[in-house]
Amino acid sequence: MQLNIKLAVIAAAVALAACGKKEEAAAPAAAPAAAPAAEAQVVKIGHVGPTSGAIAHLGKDNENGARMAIEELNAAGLTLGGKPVKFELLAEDDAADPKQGTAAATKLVDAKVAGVIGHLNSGTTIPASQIYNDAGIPQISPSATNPKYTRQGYQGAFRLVADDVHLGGTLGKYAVQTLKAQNVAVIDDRTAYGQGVADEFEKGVIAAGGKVVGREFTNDKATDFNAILTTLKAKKPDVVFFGGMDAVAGPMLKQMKQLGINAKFMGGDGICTSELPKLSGDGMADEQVYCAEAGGVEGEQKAGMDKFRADFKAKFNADVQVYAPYVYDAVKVMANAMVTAGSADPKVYLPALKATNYKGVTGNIEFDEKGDIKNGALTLMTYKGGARTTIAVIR
Ligand code: ABU
Repeated sequence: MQLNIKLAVIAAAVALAACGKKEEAAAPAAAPAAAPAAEAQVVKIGHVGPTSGAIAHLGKDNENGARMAIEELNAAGLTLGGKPVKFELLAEDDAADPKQGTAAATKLVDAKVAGVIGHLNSGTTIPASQIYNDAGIPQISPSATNPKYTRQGYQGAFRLVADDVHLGGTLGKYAVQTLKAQNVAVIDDRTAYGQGVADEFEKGVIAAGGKVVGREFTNDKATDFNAILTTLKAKKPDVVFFGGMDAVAGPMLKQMKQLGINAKFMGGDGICTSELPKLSGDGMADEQVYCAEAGGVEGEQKAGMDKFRADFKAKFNADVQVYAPYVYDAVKVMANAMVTAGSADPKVYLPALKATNYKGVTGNIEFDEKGDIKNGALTLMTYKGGARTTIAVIR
């Protein structure tokens, strides 16, 4: 039963109970003593993202999405198997580092969480998924896009966004067909996400008839790109694609301008953040950057997303970076499966999680047999006036 339907049933039951009490109050006999309130069972849900390091702003964005969902669930007065439930968030920092990611996963398993939302990066999500799988704990990543995550045969691994095949391939075709790029240069940060999305971008460019004139790489902590940008400048690219995150993309874009490279700058969801204009310098990103979020809503569903963004800003005094709404939905989807199953025992609620059919702020959520979102969307974006601006939602 979907959470909002369940809440309606609970509300109806409460209303009925209230009506009954009114009639009892009118009767002359003394009212029976109220039964003591049942003690709430505590269900721990883990969240992991990089809340320290260069992309801490993205980790905090994700964690805030989880906090918002947990607060709403606890305010709703839900029950599991007839007993009141209180959800508790156990938030861990993996600093976007694979070793810290597996340490955080082990800590959450030891703490006996009922499920995990995260991690943010593919490079941490994939190694951590083995630990959750071995422990029988379901995991929903709201943002890891490397396809491998859901292709390991793990029954409890779910992803709420489109993967890099969809993301990189679509951006590659967009570069050639819409931006009319003929010569494309590609840089990646050698992470599971950055290298993977860059490879898929290359395939998309070539399939659409474009030419990859140069491929260079850096790492996810680099700040100086003069050598690789100078090499690529000589190849006269129309587009430079970067597979990596915004903390590297910002300074890279600034140095591209300083070197007089006026090519369009493209990237996947890792650069498609509210922070990018600040990281690259005021005005640098405007209408030169093209990127895509690995999800999106349109039509009547947009109002729900707009409301989420406004509520998030009011609560945290910060704009959504990219994936806070997906984290929020991931927590609700996991709790919904527990409520439907009447249990937070992973063995009991996993079938309900697999059978999810949930209307979230990020759209309609159902999973395919691998655990990937069905009918995943992409939102193509550019920047205007220093803010993310949607070009189109595509499937
Ligand atoms: N999808 C971009 C950021 C997360 C990742 O590493 O996949």
